[in-house]
Amino acid sequence: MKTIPSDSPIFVAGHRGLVGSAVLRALERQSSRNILTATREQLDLRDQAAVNYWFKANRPEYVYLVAGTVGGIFANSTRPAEFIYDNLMIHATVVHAAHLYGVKKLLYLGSSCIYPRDCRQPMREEALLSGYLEPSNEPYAVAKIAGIKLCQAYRRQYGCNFISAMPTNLYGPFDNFDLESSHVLPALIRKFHDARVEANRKVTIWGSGSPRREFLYVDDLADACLFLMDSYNEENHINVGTGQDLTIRELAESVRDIVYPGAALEFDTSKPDGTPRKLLDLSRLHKLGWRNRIDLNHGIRLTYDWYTESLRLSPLTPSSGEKR
Ligand code: GFB
Repeated sequence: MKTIPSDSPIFVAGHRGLVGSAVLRALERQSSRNILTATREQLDLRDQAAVNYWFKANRPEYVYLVAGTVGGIFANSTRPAEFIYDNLMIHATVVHAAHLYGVKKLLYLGSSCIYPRDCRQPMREEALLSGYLEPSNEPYAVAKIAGIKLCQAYRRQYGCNFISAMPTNLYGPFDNFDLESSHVLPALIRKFHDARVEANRKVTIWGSGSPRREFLYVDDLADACLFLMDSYNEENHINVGTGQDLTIRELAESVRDIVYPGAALEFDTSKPDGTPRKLLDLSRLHKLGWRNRIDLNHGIRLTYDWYTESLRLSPLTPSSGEKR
């Protein structure tokens, strides 16, 4: 089903990142003919005047707000100011400009870290603000919660059709593979790949290996975003995931089996584990009729293929940076 006309102007904010590039691919598959983008050099999304000017000049009718500063557990704990400031500003400027310039619909993308650290599993949408957040990513989570509240407030006061989706941990092409700032899945792909190239059998995994996480391939997420843009019009945010989780140890074993089957795992328990478990409740999304298609092993293979190809094309810059 597709209700948005193919020539409607659609702005993908953050089109160079993991999610934005997947949304672009999905829109192109859907034959959207009027996709608007702006690089960071062309438009600083943290600058309200610049964002207003851009909206006035380009008049998008639909907006995918998938831009932001993102990163893994280490980046979140060492650069909290950037994570809260950049994300708060980007959410506020884009939502406000979308209201000022009459955007018909906006989809805002949050994160599953908005839920309390010790949330009952699987995590239902209603659990938002029901307990304390995980300290290692609290500033980022607060900015992500503010994004949901912005969409709700502009809907209540001005009648804007702004919706929010909360994805689980994501991975795929154009992810950030930098070992200090990346999330766990690209970090593991890189670690096992480097170990294979260097014929080093030992690969170090951060933490105890016992935290549980749920991973969604980014093209599945993009498909869900287009589906929700077409069919979801509620004030409440909606979870997007696979409904399946595994331990970090199991994840590392899966990546090892694909990238470097001879490797041995070693756990560095001086590194933090973060949230013990993050599994989303998907009842709301499943009721609407959406389910993911790409299973984890297939998704890891696709991502590893993309990574090795990007290394071949550009050996010195395998990472796309860490802006979403
Ligand atoms: O993906 P990740 O950095 O983020 O880490 P979170 C997930 C788990 O993998 C943690 C472990 O228990 C890490 O200790 N891990 C093992 C590793 N080896 C590695 C490694 O080499 N690199 C990394 N990065 N982790 C993030 C939040 O939490 O999730 C963000 O910080 C955001 O705010 C994102 O919400 C989705 O899942 O713990």
